[in-house]
Amino acid sequence: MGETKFEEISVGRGEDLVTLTRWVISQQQDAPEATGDLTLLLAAIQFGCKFVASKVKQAGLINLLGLTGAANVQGEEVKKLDVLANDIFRNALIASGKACILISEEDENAMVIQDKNLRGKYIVTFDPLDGSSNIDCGVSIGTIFGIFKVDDSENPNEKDVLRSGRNLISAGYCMYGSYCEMILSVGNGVNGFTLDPAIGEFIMTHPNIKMPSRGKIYSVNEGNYKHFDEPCKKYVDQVKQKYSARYVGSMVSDIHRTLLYGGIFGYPADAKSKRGKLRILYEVFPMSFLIEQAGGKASTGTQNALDLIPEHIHDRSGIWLGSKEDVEELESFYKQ
Ligand code: AHM
Ligand code: MG
Repeated sequence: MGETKFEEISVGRGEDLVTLTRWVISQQQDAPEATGDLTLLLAAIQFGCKFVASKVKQAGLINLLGLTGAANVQGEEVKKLDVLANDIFRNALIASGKACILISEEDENAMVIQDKNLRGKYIVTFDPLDGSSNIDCGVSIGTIFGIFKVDDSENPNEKDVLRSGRNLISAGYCMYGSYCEMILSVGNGVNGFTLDPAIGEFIMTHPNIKMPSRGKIYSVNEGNYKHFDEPCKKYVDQVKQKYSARYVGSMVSDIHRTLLYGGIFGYPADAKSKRGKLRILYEVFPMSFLIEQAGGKASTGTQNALDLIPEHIHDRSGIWLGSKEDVEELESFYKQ
């Protein structure tokens, strides 16, 4: 006895591979008031993304492509993968014990977790599989999520869910593309983590993403040009003189490119879609939060998108997201 020698060791942060789990835990350790609840909630989201990534890869082989035959609350055709992804996230979030209300593109109502033992303090808004029109042809799709806190998890109510985007505490997306990438912000910048399929872990590959203040790409569905209002038409007319066009038609992919390369993405309100197409709580807000956190700008054309307050959980808005100077240039057309 008494022969054991002790020697101190430490792990230098950032000196070796940083997994998403490790990074989230380090954020918790840096916040003295943190309880670890958000860490567990993000672990559930991370699990959901890995699960969906795996199913997306296998979809053509295991009869997961195509329609269910049903329509969702918004009258859109529902794909089999939409339903599966919704179930995966719903189950993972409930099991985490840290969520209180779930608001999904696929569910008509805000879902309150019934079992009080499993009810936490967070509201998660999500589009389980965004880019539905691209699922069956193998083009990149993704999951988008935003996280709010409820005031009183015993008595959640409407004012908890119909709040401005300024109340978001975290947001992110996972892109299922040529590589699978999770982009996450907890309100102090944006980081990107690439899934290493060999070990099943997201590894930090894009630390502290900062957008260029101007880009060279515009991204808008010009098939809708005839419906655009005059300022929007004029902006598109002039931006196409100087920029390249890129439009995937999956918001996650179009935003991922915009985040990394700069430029501008827009889905404006127009004569056909009077309030735009993209939904405020689980498309517009999370992406606006990420873009702002990366130094870019989010605008409806006339106001900051994070200042919107939805009147209904599935409300939509026109949206422009991108490099700060590009979005300001677009806004200048609405001021004229
Ligand atoms: P979805 O949630 O039903 O997939 O719809 C949202 C998608 C976005 O990913 C994308 O930006 C937009 O719809 C594309 O719409 P369009 O096909 O009209 O260009
Ligand atoms: Mg969507």
